[in-house]
Amino acid sequence: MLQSETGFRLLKGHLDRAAQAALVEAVLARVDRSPLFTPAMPRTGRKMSVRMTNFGPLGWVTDKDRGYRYQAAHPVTGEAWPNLPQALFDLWEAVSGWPDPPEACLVNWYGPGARLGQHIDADEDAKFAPVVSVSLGDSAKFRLGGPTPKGPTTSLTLDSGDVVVLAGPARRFRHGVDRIYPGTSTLLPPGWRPGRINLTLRRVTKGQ
Ligand code: MD3
Ligand code: FE
Repeated sequence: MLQSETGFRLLKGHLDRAAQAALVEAVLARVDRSPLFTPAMPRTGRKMSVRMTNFGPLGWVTDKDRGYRYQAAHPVTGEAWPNLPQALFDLWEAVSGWPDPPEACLVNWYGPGARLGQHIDADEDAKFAPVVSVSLGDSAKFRLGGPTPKGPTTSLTLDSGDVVVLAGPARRFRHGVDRIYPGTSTLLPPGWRPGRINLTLRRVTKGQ
């Protein structure tokens, strides 16, 4: 069904509470140095409600004038992105089935009321590499469609500790986050909750 044949795998509760807590500590220490920025849509400059930062050699950014892209420096501080926590290399190795390590970790923070419109991830030159996602904190209503702009969608709840692997055709499916459910987790510390952090691990470059 949905899983396996499309390449979409939801690993429910893959990370236990201790692993989630350790990952949050590693993430927030890095966000201290590489603060969340407010992404803006290409051309319109409309601000997204999700706030973002990145870890790893490359990070995904967007603004009015230059649009969606990967770059090595934080758009506000101009500093290189922090390195990836070791736990994320380990997770990638355990679940991705891909021989090379991730080059980018996009960190999305959703406050109450934040959402992410339906879109297709297509800014990576590494079109065939999988994407691995980790959910931390409050639960979210996630909606997955197919490869085309129209057609049916399926809603799923992503809870803290869930890991999603997108390999194969599902890598090109449209998807988005309709809402979070504030107050459904106590994982994140004060200042970050109510809220949800999603990490996506990616290959960006095609390689040789
Ligand atoms: C399905 N993030 O950063 S993660 C994104 O919860 C993004 O923050 C969402 O969509 C979030 O681009 C969803 C799970 C996910 C990630 C990539 C996918 C699902 C996907 C790519 C193709 C299909
Ligand atoms: Fe996406």
